[in-house]
Amino acid sequence: MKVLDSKIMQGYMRMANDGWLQGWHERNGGNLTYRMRPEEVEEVRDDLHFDGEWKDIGTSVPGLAGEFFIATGSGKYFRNVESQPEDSCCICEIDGSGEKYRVVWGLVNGGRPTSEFPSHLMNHEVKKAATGGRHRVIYHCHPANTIALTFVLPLTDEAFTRELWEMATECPVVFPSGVGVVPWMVPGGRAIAVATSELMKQYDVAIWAHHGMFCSGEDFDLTFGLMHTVEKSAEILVKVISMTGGAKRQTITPDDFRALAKDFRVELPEKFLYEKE
Ligand code: 2HA
Ligand code: ZN
Repeated sequence: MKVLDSKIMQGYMRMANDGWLQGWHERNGGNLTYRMRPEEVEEVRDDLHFDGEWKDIGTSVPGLAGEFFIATGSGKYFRNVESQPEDSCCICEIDGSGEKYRVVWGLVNGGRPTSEFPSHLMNHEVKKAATGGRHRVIYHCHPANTIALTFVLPLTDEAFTRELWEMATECPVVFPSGVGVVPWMVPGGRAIAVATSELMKQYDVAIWAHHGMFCSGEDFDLTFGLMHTVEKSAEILVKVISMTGGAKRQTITPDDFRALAKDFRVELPEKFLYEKE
């Protein structure tokens, strides 16, 4: 089968375009990677070429040896993924040591996978281990409301998780483990990859101060839905702060969250249910 005819590539392109339509991907902002199932690779194997040069990943991900990833290209635009997928995206194979990759499909006009490839792969490695292989999608974008909050809230997991949870009742059910926050760091390098993958051991969401957000999930629906839920909650908080300066007349209380956790059978870490002055 042709890569472009496969259900998984069509799902990938749809998610990329959905992110573009949300306004989360100005210019070449953001990146999306998917860890393919062995049967998805087999289905399109005849359309792959294995003559490309092995290149250094820039970090070591032995837990991903031999895996195949669909990835956006460095400098490529989400806006073009649906109309020019073979130029905008690629499939990459990881070698047996987890230190090198080669492009086996796509990027027909040259280029390399996303500048955040090391971050994505380190996060995939952590999430693959933490979820017994269930998580397959890592998604990074630049959603305006979440970024705006990184200029206003303290850059702590506790502050962001609690404020976002309070903005919509579904939030603690959608991201019960909370969100992690990475202080401002140079993008694309190993340091931000290490900091993010450290947070991803406990969270499915990491917010990069003054930059954007990283989400991990099992499939395209769950991962896009997670990003969408966090960003919508951030939008509500931006409106509340804009209207009131941050003073809430009423909100969801720690005991309300505990009651919700019981009925919806989720565990909410007590560190997020602190008493506020
Ligand atoms: O341009 O978003 O973080 C891709 C990015 C870098
Ligand atoms: Zn970015």
